[in-house]
Amino acid sequence: MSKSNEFPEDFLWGAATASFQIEGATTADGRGRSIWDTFCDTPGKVLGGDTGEPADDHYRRYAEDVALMKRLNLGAYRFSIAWPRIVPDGSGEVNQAGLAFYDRLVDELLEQGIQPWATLYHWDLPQTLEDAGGWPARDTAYRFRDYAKVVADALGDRVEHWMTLNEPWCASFLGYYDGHHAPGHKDPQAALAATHHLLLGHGLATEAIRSTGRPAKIGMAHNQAVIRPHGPSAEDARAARRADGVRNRIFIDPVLHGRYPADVVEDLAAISDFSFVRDGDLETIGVPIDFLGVNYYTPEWVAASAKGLDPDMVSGEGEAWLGAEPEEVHVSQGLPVTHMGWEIDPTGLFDVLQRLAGESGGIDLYVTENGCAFEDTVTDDGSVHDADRLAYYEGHLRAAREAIHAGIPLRGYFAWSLLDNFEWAWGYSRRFGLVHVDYDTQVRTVKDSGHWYAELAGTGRFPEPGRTAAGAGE
Ligand code: PNW
Repeated sequence: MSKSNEFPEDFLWGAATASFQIEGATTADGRGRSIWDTFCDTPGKVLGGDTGEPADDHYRRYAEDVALMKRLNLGAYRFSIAWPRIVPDGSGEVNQAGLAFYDRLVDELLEQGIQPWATLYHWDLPQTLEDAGGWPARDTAYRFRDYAKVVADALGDRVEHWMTLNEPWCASFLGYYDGHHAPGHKDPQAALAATHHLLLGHGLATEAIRSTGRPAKIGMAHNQAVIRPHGPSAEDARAARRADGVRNRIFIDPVLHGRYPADVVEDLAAISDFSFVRDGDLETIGVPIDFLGVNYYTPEWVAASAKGLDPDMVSGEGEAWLGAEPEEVHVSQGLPVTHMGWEIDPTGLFDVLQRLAGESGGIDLYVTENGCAFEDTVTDDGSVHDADRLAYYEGHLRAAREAIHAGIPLRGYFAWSLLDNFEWAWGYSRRFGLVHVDYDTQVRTVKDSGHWYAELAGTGRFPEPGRTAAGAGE
């Protein structure tokens, strides 16, 4: 194996999950309801009527799962904390029994030598706060700050790495505009106000964690989309600029530079006057952070119009996303796709890291999610074969290594996901795990991709091509 195959000695190897997707136990120990409980109970919202029960029953099986992480040679575990377990009504009384679960989890991780990386908000907003207006209401940002303070006080003696928000674009746009995520609204004004209040919440929570005075590294897990123009025309370039504005720059510019981009404000003028922005908000949102997390799955190609394109390759026609031209469309490039239908292109990972390295002025970058859904082959001897997933990981990790060699400050990588889990509107029908979960028995089985990842994480070198990785990491 050539020396160039090596990752830096201190490169952090991890895997990620989120509370609602794995914990189950949705009524245990005083947990309140979240918008995802309500969404799951609303007919037609989640495939197959799936709910947060039993998920991976991780709430009860966390010790077994930490042992699995150990077998996979993970140096870090990214998990999220369920706000409704900590503050069941969103504000007011703190539920000590809920906090105690994360206490046990963090202690178990540290005992096994695995760094805990905690996300404060991975989409499970307490239902009571949604009833009071949700993220479109400014008050939610302050309640988020209060909750962040409670968690930082309780866990900050052992947790050093924090992510305030996971993918705020999904929380605001999929939740309040496109409606495919909880709370399922279709209101463009609400989505923009939600965007601002999520970002304000990020800034306030960052200040709250720092106010504990304990050592903390704080960042955000952002799904900066890789948006490429479909063709060489000026119209497609313009469509790509607009799409990039509402997907990426409306989030990342305030966080990194303390301002909304002028062209985006102009593109959105017919929808919003941005009057939700108050004096001082942008200073709060732009508070310096310690690292930036990037969640990457697939690039996207946009065209200004479907005219002249193969109709089978075009989606989103006439949807007129916020700020987009009425005719703007997404265009498939005919690349191989995952079980989500997402096109596979590792060059997008390199591109997004390169762009963020340039825009963030050299702060540490982490891939906080990358992975894929495929249908696994479960054999009679109890092994789980997933060659497609293994190839996806290998392609993307080679792109990550290239980024490091190009001088991009990429310090670590978290696979999405440790376990098969509740894939939001797709329920349990889409499997992203390095570890297979049988939802009837809760039996966990490390997949071929998991064995492969364990070897890479353990050695810092790509396993030899063609070799079956089964057995590694035992
Ligand atoms: C991310 N989209 O979600 C989340 O952070 C994870 O919880 C999730 O399981 C993972 O990616 C895989 O989907 C997304 O529609 C959900 O563009 C939907 C979209 C993007 C990301």
